[in-house]
Amino acid sequence: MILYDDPISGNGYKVRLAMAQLGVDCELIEVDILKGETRTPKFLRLNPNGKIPTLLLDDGRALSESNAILYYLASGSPLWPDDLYGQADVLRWMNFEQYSHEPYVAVARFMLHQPDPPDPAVLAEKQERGYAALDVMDGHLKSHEFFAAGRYSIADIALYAYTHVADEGGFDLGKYDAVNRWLESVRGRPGYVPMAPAD
Ligand SMILES: N[C@@H](CCC(=O)N[C@@H](CS)C(=O)NCC(=O)O)C(=O)O
Repeated sequence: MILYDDPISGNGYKVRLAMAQLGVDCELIEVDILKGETRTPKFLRLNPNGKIPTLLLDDGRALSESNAILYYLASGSPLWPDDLYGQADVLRWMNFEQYSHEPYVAVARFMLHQPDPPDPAVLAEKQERGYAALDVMDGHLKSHEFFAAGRYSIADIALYAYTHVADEGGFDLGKYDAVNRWLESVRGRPGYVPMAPAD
């Protein structure tokens, strides 16, 4: 398998973390998103949506969308529960991540990584909504060790990726005791790898 990825991407990191924890070997090809390398005709043949992470399977089929890739890798492993409700609960949190968390927590970080300063009103709106997602996570984690099915799963991996670097989007995680306890616990999982060598 080949993973097309950019080391700065939290969506890509989800896949790298799951692969490390599952012991999956994979060739890595770096794609520089800031240089538009996801928009070349060659890359668009792999993923017409022009985004990493994209996984190329050994049989030539490609798979994109980080959470779909997580499911592909984790199905049949301890990272994916056996029972139907547990599976649906994992999907609930992964959908929450894509709709209510990533568009704000990750996008605020992306805006602050750009060479030009962001529009303050746009950044403030992303941060307000990002804090709303963090509030929901903290509320859940006050009475649950992990997000779904009473165990560490790909829902935790999906939510960990951008939450643990939320400070880079201007978020202060200081008041989120339950989130901080959970971040620490994910960091201590067997096979954990950091997002980038400097992490
Ligand atoms: N929903 C997608 C989002 C993927 C995404 O936004 N990828 C970004 C990097 S984090 C990207 O490739 N951006 C480059 C571009 O849009 O050209 C997923 O979860 O994989």
